[in-house]
Amino acid sequence: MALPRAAIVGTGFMGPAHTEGLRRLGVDVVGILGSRPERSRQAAAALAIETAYESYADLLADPRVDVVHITTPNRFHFAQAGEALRAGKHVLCEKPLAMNAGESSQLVDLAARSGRAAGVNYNIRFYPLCIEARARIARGDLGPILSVQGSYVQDWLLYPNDYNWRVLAEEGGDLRAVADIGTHWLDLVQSITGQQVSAVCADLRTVHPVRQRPKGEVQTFAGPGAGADLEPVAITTEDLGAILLRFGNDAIGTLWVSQATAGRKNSLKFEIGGQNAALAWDSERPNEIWIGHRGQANETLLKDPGLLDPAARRFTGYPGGHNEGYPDTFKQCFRAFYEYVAAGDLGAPRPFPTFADGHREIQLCDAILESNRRRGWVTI
Ligand code: SOE
Repeated sequence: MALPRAAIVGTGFMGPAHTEGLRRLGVDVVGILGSRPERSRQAAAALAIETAYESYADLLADPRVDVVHITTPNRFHFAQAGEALRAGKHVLCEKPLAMNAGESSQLVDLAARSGRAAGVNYNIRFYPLCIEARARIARGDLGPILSVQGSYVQDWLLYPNDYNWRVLAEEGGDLRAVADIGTHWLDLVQSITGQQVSAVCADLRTVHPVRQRPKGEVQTFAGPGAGADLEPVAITTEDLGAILLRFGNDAIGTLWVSQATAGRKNSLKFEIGGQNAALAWDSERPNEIWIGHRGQANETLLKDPGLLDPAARRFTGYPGGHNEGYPDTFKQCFRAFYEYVAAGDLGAPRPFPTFADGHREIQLCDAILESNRRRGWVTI
C-alpha cells in the first residue's frame, strides 16, 4: 500500500521536524513553501526536498501532494487549512488549530464536509507510555478517575530580551503559553483519561509587559537577543498560568504552565489519581511511568514493547532500553495519520488528534481567557 505524499508549508522550528518525522516513515516529501520564495529555496536545499514552491497556490495545485502539513505561525492556520481542504488535500496542522473558537469551529465543519482526513499535531499523545496510560485507564486498572494534575514548563522566554512571534497577540493569539504548550497537556490528559474538562478557573500573568524585539525574524528557542539592534515592544500575552480544572466525571485538577521557569527546558508532567491506583509521567524521563498503589509497593514501568498493552506496542519503535523521545512522537503521530489515509476508509474511527480535538482545545483557551478576565470559574 503506497503511502500518501506530503508537502510542508512553513520553514521554522516545525517544518524540518515534520520533514524528518515523515521521512522516517518512508513518506515522500515532495515540496516545501516558506514565507517567501527565497526561504522556500533555502529550506528545500537544506532538507534535500525536490520542489521549492513560489506560492501556496502552487503547492495546492501540485497533483503529487496528498497531504499538506501546516507548520506556519498560528495566524495563518485558519486560511491555509481551509484552502487545502477546499483543494481536496488531507491536512495535518500544527497546534493550536486556529486563533479562536470561531475559526476552529469553521474548520471542523469544513473538514467534515470535505471527505478528507484533518488532524492536529498533538504529538505528545504518541509517547509509548502515554498510550500505555490511556490503555490502562480504558481497561479499568485505575478505577474511576478522581484527580488530574500536572504542568508544562519551559524557560526559553524567561528574559525580557527573549523574543519569538508567539509573544505577540496579533501573531499567536491572545493566549500564548497556555495555547502554545498548555493545550498539549490539556489534549494529552483528556485523551488519556477519556474525560473532558467541563470548567476552568484561571490566573494568568505576563512577567514582561515589554520585551526587546530583535529587528528581523527570530526562530523558536533562538535564545536572547543582544546588541543595539533591539526595539521595545508591548506584550499582553501570558508567561505563566495557574488553572483549576473540573472534569465531566467530577474529577478535579490543576494545570501549571510556564515559559519562564529557569532550568525547565521542555518539561511536561501529569499525575492521574484513580480509585484503585495512580499514574505519573514526566516528559524529561519519557521511557518510564510511575504506577502508584495503596495496598502494594509502587511500580516503575520502563518502556518495553513486550510489557505494554497492544495499543501502545503498535506505536513503539524500539525494544526495551532503547529510549524513544520527542522526535519519535512526530513519526508515530504521522504514522497513525498516514496509515489511516492510505487505508482509504475515511468513515473509520480516527487514531490521531482531529480538528474536533483541536477545536476543543481552542474552546478551552477561550474559556481560560474569559476566566482570567472575569477572575472566576467559566463552564465550557
Ligand atoms: C515552543 O513552546 C514549542 O516549540 C511548542 O510550540 C511545541 O508545540 C512544543 O512541542 C515544544 O515547544
